[in-house]
Amino acid sequence: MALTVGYEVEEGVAVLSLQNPPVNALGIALRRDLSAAFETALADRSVRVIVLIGQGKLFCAGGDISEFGKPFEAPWVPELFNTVEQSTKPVIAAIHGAALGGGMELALACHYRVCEARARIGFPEVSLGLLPGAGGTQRAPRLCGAETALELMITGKSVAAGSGAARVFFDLIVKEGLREAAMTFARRLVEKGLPVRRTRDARNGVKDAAAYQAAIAKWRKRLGKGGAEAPGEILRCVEAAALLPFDVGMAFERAAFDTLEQSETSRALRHVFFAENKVAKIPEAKAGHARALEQIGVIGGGTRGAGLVALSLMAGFDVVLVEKDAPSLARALTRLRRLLDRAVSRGQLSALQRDGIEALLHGKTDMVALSEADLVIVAAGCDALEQGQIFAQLDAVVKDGAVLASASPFADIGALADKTGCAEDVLGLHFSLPTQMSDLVEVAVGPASGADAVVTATTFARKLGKVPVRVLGVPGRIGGRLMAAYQAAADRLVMSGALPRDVDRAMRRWGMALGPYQLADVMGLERVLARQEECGHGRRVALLRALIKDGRLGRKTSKGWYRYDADGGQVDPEVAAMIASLRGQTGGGSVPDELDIQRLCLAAMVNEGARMVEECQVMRPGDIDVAMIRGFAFPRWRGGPMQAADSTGLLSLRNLLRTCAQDGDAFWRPVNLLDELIKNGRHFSDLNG
Ligand code: T1G
Repeated sequence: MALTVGYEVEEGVAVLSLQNPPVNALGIALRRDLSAAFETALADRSVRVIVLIGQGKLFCAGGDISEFGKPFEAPWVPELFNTVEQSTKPVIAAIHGAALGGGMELALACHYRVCEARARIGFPEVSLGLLPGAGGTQRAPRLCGAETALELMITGKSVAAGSGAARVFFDLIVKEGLREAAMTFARRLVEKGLPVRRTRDARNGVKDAAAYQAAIAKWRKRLGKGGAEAPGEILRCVEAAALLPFDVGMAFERAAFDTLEQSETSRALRHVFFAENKVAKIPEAKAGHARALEQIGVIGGGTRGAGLVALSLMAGFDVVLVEKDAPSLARALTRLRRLLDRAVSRGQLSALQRDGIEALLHGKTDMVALSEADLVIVAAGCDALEQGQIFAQLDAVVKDGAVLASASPFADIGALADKTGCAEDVLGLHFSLPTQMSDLVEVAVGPASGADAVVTATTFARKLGKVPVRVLGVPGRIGGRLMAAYQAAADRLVMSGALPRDVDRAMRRWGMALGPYQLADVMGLERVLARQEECGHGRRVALLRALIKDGRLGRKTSKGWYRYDADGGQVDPEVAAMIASLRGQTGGGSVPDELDIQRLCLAAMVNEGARMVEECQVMRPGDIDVAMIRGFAFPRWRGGPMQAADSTGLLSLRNLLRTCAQDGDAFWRPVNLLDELIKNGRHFSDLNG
């Protein structure tokens, strides 16, 4: 097997280059090779200085995340980095591209650091539910103080090495010519008599004890009580760095790291890291080529359409917005202007940029204006028949190779494609709402959708800063179907004795941003009813229909599942009475407790997700997790519904479903895939490839 660390000696300088593509992750092979290369350099009498440099696009992306959750193989990073630091020959880190997590900790264990100004440095471990576990919490504060260390480690954000607070880590910052600069720096060290300078002995960052403690206090207050575990552990380790001798601080950090590494939260967040990388691996990516994308056409300037136009303009596209008539176009342009003004007020756009991009917009009332569009998105909120007519008209005006997309989550892509002569260029692009805030775009692939069209659509979504997730063009897509199942579970719990506020509270305490009934009131009850019906829950919405019949449409009518006044949502006794009367007719059950509520809501989503996996409507269960996290506010630290099912236990969820299915409602029957996985002792994560 090829070595993962290159070794060459030039005029007394040993250059150790990290060669573990694609990101020089500190996997076992690299750790062993680095340890061996160090031994060689230390034993080689001709070597006076050691330079560590990364090969490829960056210096080092840190620990190999795929190794976590398994027994660590020696040498483990903290020990390896201690070897580096204890070197009797000066060690220089030469950083380009990025030094993240363990990669930055490796640099901190070196005696000197030279870097490219634009290199990104940071400690993203917190986004994996971890902390910098290779000396970062002990070495970094010694150089940069508590404030900078905590800012970097608790936010997990990377910064440019040449920027503000990060400069303190570096002895030399260069625009280019990193390797030469590092070699020159090494030669100067030889001239200066080779001083080693161990970060463990640095005091700069900790000498102002008052400032240090003030930063600790500030962040402790900011973190408050409860919340994720990792930030609190980071704070305690950085605090320890000023109070404990280095090696004791390292042991403190190690214990905290090991606890976090074994946590369900970190397991879930590591799963999401890989799932978000894998979601881009679609069959079309190999075969397809993205077509040119300059002009985007949007039909319909309602909430979704106007949102799409704003996003496309902000991404620099030329946009043609087509509405059915002049008054509708005027309303759409007003809606759009409001969105752009909001973007300016949020600092996403300057006023100058807003004025500039409005020049890229062409508002029209005739589809002929779309003859030069590269991609046309039909966002008019009409039914399947009208959408079909629009696609047939579009087919007559657009140029060859234009991609035609329906923004409706319920559109049958195959049926729409049949209305055109270019089925291979027809697909769905569902932007979950609110388009400005949500990251998700469901790319719905029809039976004839071609690879070029799919790759062009995913490229467009990424250019808007979104995360595209591929799904077969089935009504509801991923989000619609799982949220409909979630609502069906909530309604079942309410019919069996819980109140909407109980379900909402239980699901918020489980991690959902909003409970299903609060969310329904935000969405509008008619839209929820439409989704439930489109996703096959028409016979499970008696309560919802009763509320709508009573004029309760949600927040927009100041009453829905809750009543809304100046103080926000209040429990409404009239709703409780409506529920009681409906229960009376159907007969309630034992009042479900918080755990029952949480488990049934999860079981319903997971069973629907498993159905989609079983029917190959998605590539892998992880795609469902990414879609629900990025588009439907599913808690990231739970890893998504399919990952949460693995950690909750498939057997208990399946048995709960079986109990529900005893009432004869097939929706609750566990899908075969669940039985298969349980029978073979497997998990959804085993299907993520
Ligand atoms: N471990 C394992 N695989 C990794 C990896 C890592 N650290 N980083 C990237 N990959 C894989 C990734 O899955 C993908 O695989 C390929 O490399 C290219 O990545 C002890 C505990 C560096 C900014 O959190 O943020 O250090 O899909 O597509 O867009 O304290 O990758 O090709 O099969 O993302 O150019 C902390 C995570 C680890 C950094 C490059 N480090 N990586 O982005 O490429 S914990 C991180 C990134 C740690 C120590 C602790 C990004 C990147 P595949 P990519 P990119």
